[in-house]
Amino acid sequence: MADMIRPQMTDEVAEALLTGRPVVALESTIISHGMPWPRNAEVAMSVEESVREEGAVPATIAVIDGVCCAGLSAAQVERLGRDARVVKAASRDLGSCLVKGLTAGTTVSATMRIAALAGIGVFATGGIGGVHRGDDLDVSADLTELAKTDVTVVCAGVKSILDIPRTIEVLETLRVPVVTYGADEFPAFYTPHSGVVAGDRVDDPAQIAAIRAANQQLGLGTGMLVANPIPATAALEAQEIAATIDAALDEAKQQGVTGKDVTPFLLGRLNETTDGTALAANIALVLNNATLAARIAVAGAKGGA
Ligand code: PSU
Ligand code: MN
Repeated sequence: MADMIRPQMTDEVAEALLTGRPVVALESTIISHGMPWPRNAEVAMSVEESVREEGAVPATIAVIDGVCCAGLSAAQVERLGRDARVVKAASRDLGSCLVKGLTAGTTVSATMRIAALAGIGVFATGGIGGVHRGDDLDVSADLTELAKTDVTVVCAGVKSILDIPRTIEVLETLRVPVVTYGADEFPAFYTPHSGVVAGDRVDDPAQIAAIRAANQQLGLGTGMLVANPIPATAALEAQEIAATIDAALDEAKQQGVTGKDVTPFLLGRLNETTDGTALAANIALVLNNATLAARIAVAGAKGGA
């Protein structure tokens, strides 16, 4: 069992961690349940490239045949992207995946857990889960993991498939530091604007690394959320995407989609109904987040944090 739990690393990741070089964790539910094949696998490889261009080492995280992995081969990425038997694992699902020998795309919560076990402190994704709209108490475990695990997560805010103000309130309650990068407003994934001014504006990746180090010394014990707005050139028109999201939410309700299937269902419908524009925006913001995460990791490695 101990061997299953110690993340298996590629030589590149293991060596970087051993020598104190910057490493950026990447999640894999975005590959298995967030984007269609074959774009998902292509994007996963481009995201790794964006991290390398900044001088950091990418570690894509997943569970492969019951083993936690930090750093994947191209063949493993392909399997996550095209094999329909791949499950979606949040942190609470990991134990069962290990025991049953399953292969899983890891959500933000599960990726944070494995990153922490591997000793990786910075993580890039597209959007995190949060508080869903409506009153059914669907709140992503991403928020509870952020409250417990010291990994800095770079995202493009949260999609308005979620209730953005409530998500921000829960993060505050859970005392998770929220930094908005280069903006006052918390971003809404496809657009830089959510209408919510929240978070602590920081304009310099090195300062984000320094804040992380300060929080560690304070013994805060939480992760940190960095909200990085989508580049203006890639942003979607707010009203148009809002209508598409409302339609997808209606469909989910009509079809009785519940539990862990809700987010993948909504992401799939958005990608299908927007003729590729939502997918293109999603790809642009993930690459942008990978670059920022790598800059934070590089600054952190220099500062010894
Ligand atoms: N939001 C996105 N893209 C994603 C996800 C969320 O815009 O790929 C994925 C992430 O892996 C996130 C997970 O951690 O969905 C949250 O799932 P849930 O809402 O079931 O907690
Ligand atoms: Mn949920």
